[in-house]
Amino acid sequence: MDFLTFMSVFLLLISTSCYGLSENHHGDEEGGLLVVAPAKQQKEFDYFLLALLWPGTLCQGTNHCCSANACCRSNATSMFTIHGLWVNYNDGTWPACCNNGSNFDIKKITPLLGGLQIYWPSLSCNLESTCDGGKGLFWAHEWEKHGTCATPVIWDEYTYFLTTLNIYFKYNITKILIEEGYIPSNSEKYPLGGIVSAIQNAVRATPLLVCSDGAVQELRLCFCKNFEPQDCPNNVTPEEACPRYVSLPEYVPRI
Ligand code: U2P
Repeated sequence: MDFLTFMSVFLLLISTSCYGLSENHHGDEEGGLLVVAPAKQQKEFDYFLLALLWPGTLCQGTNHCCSANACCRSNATSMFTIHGLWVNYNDGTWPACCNNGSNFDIKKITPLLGGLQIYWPSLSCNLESTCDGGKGLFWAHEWEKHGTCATPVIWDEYTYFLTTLNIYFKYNITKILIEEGYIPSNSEKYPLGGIVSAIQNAVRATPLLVCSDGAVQELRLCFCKNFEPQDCPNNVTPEEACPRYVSLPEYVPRI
C-alpha cells in the first residue's frame, strides 16, 4: 500500500463522533504552569492541538542557511507547515516529556520521511532541545516533548507522525484561506475575524492564531481525543495575540 492510500484509509478510521471519549480525566488541575512529570504520575491530557507554522512570517528571521532549513529552499513554501501535534489540559497548561525511554528514532518513521520533509520541515538551522537535555531534530523535539504525552490515544512514534500528517491533510488550512481570498501578500492586510470565520465555516470549530508584528506566525486547530474538531481556548499571551488586521506575508527564499 502506498503512502497516500494508507493515509486515506487511516483518515476514514478516525472520523467518528466527538462525544464520549474525552471523559477519562482524573487528578487535580495544575495551576498556570508548564507541567512536566514522569509518565507514572502523568495526568491524562484533555485535548489535541495541531500547531501550524506560516513560513512567510517565520522565514523573515532567517539569518543564515543550511540544507535542513526549509526557509532556504529555492521553491516557495507558500503553505502552512506543521509545527507539532500537542496535547493540552483545559486549564491552559500542558504535559511535556512524558517518557524518557521513548527517545526519538528516525528509523521508526522511514516510510513517512518524504512527507515529513515537505510538510513538517524545520524552519531553522538550529537543533532543538530533547527531553534528556541534548539537541536533536525538530521531529525529535516534537515527539519527545509532546508525542510521548499523547497516551492513551497515541502510544508510539510512528503513529504520532502518521496521525499528525493525516489531520494536517484532512484540514487543508492553506487551501481554505486561499479559496476565501486570503492570498499570501506582502502588501495586503486581512481582517482577523474574516480568517477565523473562514476556518470556522470549513472546520466547524474556532482556531487560534498567533502573530508576530501583525503577521500570522502560527495557526492552531484543536481536537477532542477522537480527532473531531473542537474550539481552541483563547489562551495566547498578549505578545502572541493578533491585531484586528493581519498580514499573511509571501515566502521569500533566503538564498
Ligand atoms: O508558545 C511557545 C511554546 O510553548 C509550547 N506550547 C504552547 C502552547 C500550547 O498550547 N502548548 C505548547 O506546548 C510550544 O512549545 P514547542 O513545541 O515549540 O517546544 C510553543 O512553541
